[in-house]
Amino acid sequence: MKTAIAHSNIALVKYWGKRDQRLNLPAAGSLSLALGDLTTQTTARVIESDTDQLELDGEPAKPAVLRRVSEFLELVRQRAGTTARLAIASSNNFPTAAGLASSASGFAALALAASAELGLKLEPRELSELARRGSGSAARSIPGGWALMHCGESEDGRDAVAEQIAPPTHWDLRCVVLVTTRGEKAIGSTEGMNRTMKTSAFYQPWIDSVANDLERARSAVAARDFEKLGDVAEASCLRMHASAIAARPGVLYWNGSTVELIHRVRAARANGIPVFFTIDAGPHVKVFCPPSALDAVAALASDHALETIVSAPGGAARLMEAV
Ligand code: 2P0
Repeated sequence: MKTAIAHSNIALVKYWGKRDQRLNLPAAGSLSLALGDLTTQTTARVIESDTDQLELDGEPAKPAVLRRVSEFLELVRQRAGTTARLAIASSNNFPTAAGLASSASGFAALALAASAELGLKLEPRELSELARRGSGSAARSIPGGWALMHCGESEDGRDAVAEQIAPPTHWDLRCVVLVTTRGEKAIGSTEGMNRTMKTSAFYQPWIDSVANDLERARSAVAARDFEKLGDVAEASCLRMHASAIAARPGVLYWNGSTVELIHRVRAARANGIPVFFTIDAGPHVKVFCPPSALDAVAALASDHALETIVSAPGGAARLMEAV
């Protein structure tokens, strides 16, 4: 039996679009920070069975989720040259019901636990490549810290992997997740990005803008330039959402509180508080700030966030020692 833990991550230069569906290759690169306080722990155990088993937070998984995980495990089996089935038990220390991204930490922890249980010893970049097949954002949770996901050029996807460009200790920032609603989102991110690719006139301009954002974000992280990072992160987020909103029918993840919180973050910044926002394929707002601004973020969120989750930067996915 092998147990792995991986952290969720939030992209500051977003991933939204694929150049290959089967290998799940991104159409552009992305850049993220792992969230040390949002963690998935996953155990993989070989079982005598014709089918894989999956438990999520102590409950048997729905058939569609089991199918997606089993397809992923098939890739691991192929690499390991085995037909062994696995029992997977995975739990998140953050509320999945709130619609927070769990596929990033989930597939990163699964890639590590399952490959180890089947006897594979993969290098970090091979693990990142494997995790990407489960979910594009999961590739970034393998290296953790400040991670750069490469778009890659090769057709087989071997260079579409993430690398750590700075460790979690590089910059003492916080990410505050402002949860604006309960329940699952209406449009999954895979479907949302595919519809954007197929029908949005703003898709190509969005993709064309990413390389420049990546370069700026990378240098802002290296220099710990908060203002520059905030500028590029908000621009990347709004451009990604603009491309989605322009799809037919429009993919709109925001609710009223999302919009209100954008205005409040901007107003706080105009008043000298170091904050910027980003928003993923859902209605929650993620605010980045130094620890000294946490009280101000809590105050601006008070009547529009059902819950706030504060996280410090996190590290790489790792195997836990057997006890
Ligand atoms: C990101 N998102 O960069 C972007 C921003 C959501 C918005 O990565 O189809 O669940 O499984 O590769 O990784 C969500 O997309 O998509 C995502 P698939 P994934 O974090």
